[in-house]
Amino acid sequence: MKMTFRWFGSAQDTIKLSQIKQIPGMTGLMGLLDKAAGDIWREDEIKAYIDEVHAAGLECEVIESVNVHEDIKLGLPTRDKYIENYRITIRNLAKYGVKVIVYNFMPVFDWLRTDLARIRDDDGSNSLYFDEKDLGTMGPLEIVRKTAQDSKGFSLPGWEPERLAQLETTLKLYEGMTAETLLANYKYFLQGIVPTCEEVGVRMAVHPDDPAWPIFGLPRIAHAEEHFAKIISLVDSPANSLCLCTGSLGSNTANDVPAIVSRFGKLGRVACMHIRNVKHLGYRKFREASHLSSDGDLNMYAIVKAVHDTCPDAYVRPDHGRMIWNETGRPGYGLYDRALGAAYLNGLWEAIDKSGKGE
Ligand SMILES: [Mn+2]
Repeated sequence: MKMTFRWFGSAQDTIKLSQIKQIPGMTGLMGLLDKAAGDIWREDEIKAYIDEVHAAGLECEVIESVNVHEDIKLGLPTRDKYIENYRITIRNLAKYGVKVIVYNFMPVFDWLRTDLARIRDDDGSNSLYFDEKDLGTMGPLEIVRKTAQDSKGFSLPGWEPERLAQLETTLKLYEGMTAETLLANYKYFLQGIVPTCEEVGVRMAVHPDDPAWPIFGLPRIAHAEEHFAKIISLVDSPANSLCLCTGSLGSNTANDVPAIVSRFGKLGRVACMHIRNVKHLGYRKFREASHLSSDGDLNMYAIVKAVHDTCPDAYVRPDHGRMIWNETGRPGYGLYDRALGAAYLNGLWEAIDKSGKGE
């Protein structure tokens, strides 16, 4: 297990690399640049980001959010140009030591929550929260409109109100698309990029749908065990791997998260892990908890043991944390609770590792 941390870059993130470096056991980042889907990540941008990370004594072997252009997911004729751009980005990242790229293949929306800072009555902390009831009969366009009126309300990342017209067009293009068509488009994408990955030693790691069920009638193909079996068979290569996000998967009580990790870990297809806990509050209603097992509904011991026993070389990061100790910042991505999460996960790892060796 290589413990890492998500960092948005010095221009975007209030957290300093020097602070991340002080978290015990932190080896490096799952880094990212602020780039639009479909754009080439230029060498000079990558070099500047990674040089800064290295100067702080941290590694940067994983890059996240190399977003797939919507035309690829839609299977439009323009997809070939965007697949070529993606190949160039893979090559550019590999030149600077990147070994894993985290991405997703979710139509239109990345993650969705109905409250970004739900306050807990018993301790005053706040965290991301979802209640399907709060969506009511609203569709995505109404949610974006609502966001414009009340910035503390719903959030659809990447879909700012000024892009409303574009969102409307994109949603129309998805009308009637089946999961099978989306999978076929996914296969075309993988067939286009996996040979490049193999050539330069990069593994693709797909992130699950979050929350782990279909939303707004859009096809979603990455939120259950059988979905991942399908995905890894689209192109049978270790370069076609998974980033198992326990909080995303765990939002759906039908998912046995440790069993999913074990199954794909044994197959050598878990390149990295996002580890966090969720507390279920009802049907399709949950809040993000601290990492501690007893604070939520996931068995974190069993999850870390599955990583330890089946994919010990996976890169891991504590995923979203709560906001505690009056910290303010990007929802889910404060310093304190994620640092506590990393320490806890490292503790679980040490206990599992040493007890397995009879120490
Ligand atoms: Mn995640």
